[in-house]
Amino acid sequence: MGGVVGKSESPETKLEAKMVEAMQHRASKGTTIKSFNSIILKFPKIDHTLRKCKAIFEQFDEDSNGAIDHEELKKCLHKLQVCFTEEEIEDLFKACDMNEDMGIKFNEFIVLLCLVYLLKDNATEFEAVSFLTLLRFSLSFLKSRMGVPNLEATFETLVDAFVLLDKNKDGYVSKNEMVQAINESGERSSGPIATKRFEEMDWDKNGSVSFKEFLLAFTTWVGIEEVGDDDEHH
Ligand SMILES: [Ca+2]
Ligand SMILES: [Ca+2]
Ligand SMILES: [Ca+2]
Repeated sequence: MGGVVGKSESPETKLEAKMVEAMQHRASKGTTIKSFNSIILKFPKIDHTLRKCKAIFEQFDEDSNGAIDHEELKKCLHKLQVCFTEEEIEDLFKACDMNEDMGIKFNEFIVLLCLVYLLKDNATEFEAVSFLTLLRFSLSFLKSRMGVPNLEATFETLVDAFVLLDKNKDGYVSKNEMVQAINESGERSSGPIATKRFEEMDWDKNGSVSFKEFLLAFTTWVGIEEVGDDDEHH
């Protein structure tokens, strides 16, 4: 029983700490992306691939109400023969249910998958964390079952994009870093653009952007909404 959701604004969850560490590790290898503009050019392709994750999402969302609740996440993981502890499921759920409405929407689900992707890269350092290994398993299982072939390449692009922005490699993007990135793109009026982009990303308005926040903003930028509209169906 969860009960109290609590106002835990602290990014000091175990999962968040691991994300930062994984991102720093990844950043040490550099990025293949040259500029923020080149990220924007990739939007259509990224959008296309991410939308294919819908089939995976629908597998999890058993009652088709557009959100994965705690029970559905648990059941699906169980079906995949992935045994998470209550605490592990709770961590994962909380990390991705960003608006705390007790359901993981499609855009939040994409964040979930990409976080798993990043963490798996760094898995050797977290061998003790069994659930990541299991998640990696379930991700590759889902991928082969649902056929989203460019998924890993797309996630890699997203990680690369974040690495590009996080100049000082502390695992977060600051407003200055965003200004710098837009400046480097040779954009006129880079200041206002950077500010706008930054505000779109800084979900909890604490002045820095985590990878999770970046991903969520990204789903909006490429046009993936929170689902709900039936006319999107086909
Ligand atoms: Ca549901
Ligand atoms: Ca930074
Ligand atoms: Ca933030």
